[in-house]
Amino acid sequence: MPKIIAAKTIVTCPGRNFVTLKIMTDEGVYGIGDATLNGREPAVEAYLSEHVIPCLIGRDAHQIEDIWQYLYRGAYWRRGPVTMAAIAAVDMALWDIKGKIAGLPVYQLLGGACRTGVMVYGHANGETIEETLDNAAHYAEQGYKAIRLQTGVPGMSGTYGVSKDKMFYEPADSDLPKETIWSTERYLRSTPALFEAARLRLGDDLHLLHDVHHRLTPIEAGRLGKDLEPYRLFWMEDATPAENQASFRIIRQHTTTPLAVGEIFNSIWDCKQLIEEQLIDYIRATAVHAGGITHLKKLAAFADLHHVRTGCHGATDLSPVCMGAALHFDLSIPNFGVQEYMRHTPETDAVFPHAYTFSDGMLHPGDAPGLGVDIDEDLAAKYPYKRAYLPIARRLDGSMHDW
Ligand code: GCO
Ligand code: MG
Repeated sequence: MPKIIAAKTIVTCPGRNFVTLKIMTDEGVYGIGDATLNGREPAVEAYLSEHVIPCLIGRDAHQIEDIWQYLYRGAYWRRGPVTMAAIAAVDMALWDIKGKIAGLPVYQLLGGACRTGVMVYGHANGETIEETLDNAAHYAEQGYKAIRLQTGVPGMSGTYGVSKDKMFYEPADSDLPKETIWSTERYLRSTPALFEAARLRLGDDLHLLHDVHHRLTPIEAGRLGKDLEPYRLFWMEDATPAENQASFRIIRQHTTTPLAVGEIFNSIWDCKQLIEEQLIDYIRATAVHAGGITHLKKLAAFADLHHVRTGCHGATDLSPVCMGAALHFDLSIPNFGVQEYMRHTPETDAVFPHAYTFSDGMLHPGDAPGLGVDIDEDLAAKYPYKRAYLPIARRLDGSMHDW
């Protein structure tokens, strides 16, 4: 058995912060896992160093399921983003080790490929509809088959999802939370016009997506979904905060626009009702924030019984290690929907050399043994941690809104 003899965390900031766990075995094989939690990176780092790593030493690295159960059931305080990101990092690193020892890419260990590649969606955005659509046309030229559209709301600066740099958008960009303003009325008025113009300019073949980022009440979301129906969206994402899962019943009653939710979910318990009652169409949970490949497999199998497909979160605040893990998972499950692909900067890609490749609108994890992603520790050490926060949103009267 490959015995775990050491493990450590590596925190690096090649443009944004990433936390990586590295697990070493007595056979000389190591594995890596992503533990990045945007804006809370040192909390996961401490959870791993203080509470998880000491419990791993001496264990059989092949016992992935048992180690998952040990870390989840064995801790009295379950779930939550910090705990589940730490468990996820261990899980990914152990799949990486198993693949390297077997000489197989992880997707082969998960049952083999169900498709030739993983359809991804890119982010097109701009201050105006025209700018957004110019940017979308640029994605279409690069072969993308699915594109998320976000545009500035007239009269509001700093709209969610609208960035200055078109390819490398980083939402966590200030030392303390930056304040943005929000008006539901203006947003509801301006958004349908974006999709009307998009269908006229881009045609019917592209999949179009939109992220509401938890900004609406259920009935407002029902109304937006209805207004967007003529433009046949692939999905409307995070229409309302999902702590109260039953609130999605209201959205469902009013619209046939497909619904996606779950990039901030940590476990199957965050979406049990959403899935069981078929209140959503796509579940956005991904490896790093939902307990790793092991837990995501169960979640996807449960979702498959209820006609819910996957659409893993893939923003820049998930490291290339998580992207690698997500791609092996996406390739191997029957109910895959789409994978988000927000490109990392060249600095980040240099710190995390990887085997996954993009072509014709699809990503492929590659056939390197394990996850096919590594970390250059010397280069990582050149980019020390820098505190960075996501913004917050206030309504026009100054009260807090959901980010
Ligand atoms: C998405 C997300 C991101 C998040 C970011 C916050 O759909 O890609 O909403 O842009 O805001 O991951 O941590
Ligand atoms: Mg989102």
